[in-house]
Amino acid sequence: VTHRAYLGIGSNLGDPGVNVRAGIGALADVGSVVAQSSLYRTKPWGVGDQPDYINAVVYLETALKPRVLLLELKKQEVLLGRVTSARWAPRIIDFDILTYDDVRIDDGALRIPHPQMLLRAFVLVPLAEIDESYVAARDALDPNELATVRLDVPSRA
Ligand code: PH2
Ligand code: MG
Ligand code: MG
Repeated sequence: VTHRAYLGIGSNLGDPGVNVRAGIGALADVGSVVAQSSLYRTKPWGVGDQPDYINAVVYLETALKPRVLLLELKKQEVLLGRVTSARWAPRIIDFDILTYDDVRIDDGALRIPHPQMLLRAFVLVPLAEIDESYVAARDALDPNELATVRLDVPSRA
């Protein structure tokens, strides 16, 4: 059976744009990336002094059940070089399950839908780009929050 998940992807160490693109590539081992947003440069949310992030959202079709998907994403994070695991620490790559079919899960290890996704411009701006059903949620954000996110235009040095 094929399941439909939205994943948030973020990086704020090394070359975050390169890392996010590599992260999207690595998802081929987890499912099929059916749609992907642009890359956005975003101010760190909920944390103090750390580098800006590059964020994106992808729409993934996968045969994996939610907890297996979570474990596979953690494995791919390590394969991509992630060494920090502390909550909200700067990281090479972070995959977050935003939604999975219409599933609701809330146990110690996994919460779906992601509990803070509707508060975060770095999630809703890319998500609304690929799924118009989130446009209203994006447009309901405080303008100051929306202003923390801007399209990343890769420099062609
Ligand atoms: N991820 C966090 C904490 N804060 N801020 C931005 N802009 N982007 C993120 O991906 C992000 C964050 C925890 O995973
Ligand atoms: Mg995260
Ligand atoms: Mg995470």
